[in-house]
Amino acid sequence: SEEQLQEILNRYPDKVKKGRKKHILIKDSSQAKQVIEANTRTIPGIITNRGCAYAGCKGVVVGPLKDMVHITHGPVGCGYYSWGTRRNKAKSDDPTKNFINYCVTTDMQESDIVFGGEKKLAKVIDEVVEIFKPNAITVNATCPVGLIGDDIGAVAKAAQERHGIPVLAFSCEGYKGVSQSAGHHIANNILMDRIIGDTDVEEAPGPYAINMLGEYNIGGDAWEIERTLKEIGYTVVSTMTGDGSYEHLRNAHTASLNLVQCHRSINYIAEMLEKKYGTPWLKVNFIGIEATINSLREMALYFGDEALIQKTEEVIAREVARIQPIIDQYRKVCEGKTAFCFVGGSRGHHYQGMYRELGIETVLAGYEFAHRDDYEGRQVIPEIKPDADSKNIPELHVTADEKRFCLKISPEKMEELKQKISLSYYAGMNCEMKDGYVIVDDLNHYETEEFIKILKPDIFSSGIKDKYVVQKMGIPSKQLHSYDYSGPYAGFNGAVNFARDIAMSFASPTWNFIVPPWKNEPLLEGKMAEGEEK
Ligand code: CFM
Ligand code: HCA
Repeated sequence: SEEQLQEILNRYPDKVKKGRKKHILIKDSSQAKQVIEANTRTIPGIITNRGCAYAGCKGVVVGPLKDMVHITHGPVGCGYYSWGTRRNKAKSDDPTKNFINYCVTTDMQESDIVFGGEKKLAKVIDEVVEIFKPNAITVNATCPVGLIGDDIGAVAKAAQERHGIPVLAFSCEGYKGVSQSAGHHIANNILMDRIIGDTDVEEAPGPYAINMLGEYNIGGDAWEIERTLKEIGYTVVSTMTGDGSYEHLRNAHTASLNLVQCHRSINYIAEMLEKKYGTPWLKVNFIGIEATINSLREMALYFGDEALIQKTEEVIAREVARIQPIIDQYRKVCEGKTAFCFVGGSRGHHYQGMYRELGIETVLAGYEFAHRDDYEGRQVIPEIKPDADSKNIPELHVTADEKRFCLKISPEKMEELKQKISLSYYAGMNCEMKDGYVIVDDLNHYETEEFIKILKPDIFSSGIKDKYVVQKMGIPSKQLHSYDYSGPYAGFNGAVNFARDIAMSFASPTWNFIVPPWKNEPLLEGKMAEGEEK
């Protein structure tokens, strides 16, 4: 209730309280509009799950491109901690062109910080070309690179001339934004500017050609989605960026439709592709059976071909008949339970549907770093005022490509379809949540504990930073970033895997053996106040 929320907030010093209040909503559909603050700085020291711009650029968007070597220019820790932990999988027909398992870093030392790291970076690029012969290279800046002023753009340009392959420099220093989100934007700009369309290829490699944007193949998700898309008759030109490649990304302009799975991380490219090539984008969600079915139907409607629509229905009917009985078994274990679903920028929304299909209600959800449009819908974008942090990230202004721009469907058809399907539009998470449920942006550790005490969820889903704290409270926790070594969770087979894993969490006898600390020992209660502790 509002009173309980006030109690949580009352523990904060006044300034913090005022700030955090704007990031928490109790859903109330009787209000005409519920505004949430998002994409603003985290209060220092408050402990939230957010990462940095480097994580969003190298770790999320460019890292999964498999035929490129991604160099982390910086001290070894940034490279090491972004090495394989995200579980974005990739396989390649040519095993000599798959570098996904490597972590390459300039391993900056104190002397590089003092005297500059440009020479070392140039040498690492030369070594990478000699050893791996990749199709292209990226250089990803970490915080100290910007602080000492290494000109990575100039180093990359000279290396590109030396070696004759694209060498792209990303100024994604960790501090460039308030979260990973800044890194997504920086990465999107350069992929659009330097790779997409950088080819003579003008024709799509097959019929019903699509790009899959914002799908990172965590635990094999993209493969499971692709299995169904291919069976229906679609041609996947490129995936951005899970199991993606420089080789395929170049041809992305040839597709007739762009699917957008994770809106937050890739909406910039989706928008730019529409402006430059006239290709519309469709917001899809392949998490959960209902969402998958809905996305497949909307795709078929877009192309409007009778045979494609029929094939779509055939595949849906067959897949549902195959998996629903299995899921129904797992549902018996899950029915009536409640969940928290707090993930980065899109899964906080997407996984709610799959929980509902198991009979689990998501009573609290939110995003680490998404923007207001991911909560409230894209119609609020014009209202969002740029602040000093967002102005820090360059906007790439694209215009229609004179030779390649072509409207894939007529403006009339576009308007007609917009009434029926999520074409070039995302309605956000909030509209799908029920009244009384809690929406929190940039959830922190203190609030996590307090909300758990009040709402007592049966399962908590988030990431590595809070998983074990919550499990020690006796509540099963499912990582919805890495899937805890499991997956895929997307598409039809993914729904079965998810149902199995969630049912297994509840059925595990472990929880009977855990005594949360507060059951034996009273906890000290304190109150924080500005200045001194009372
Ligand atoms: Fe998009 Fe992602 Fe997500 Fe994301 Fe991420 Fe991720 Fe995520 Mo972790 S791109 S916003 S920056 S769906 S790495 S694959 S799981 S926080 S909810
Ligand atoms: C990142 C990557 C991450 C972290 C996951 C987590 C991922 O944000 O840099 O905190 O558990 O999905 O691997 O989001």
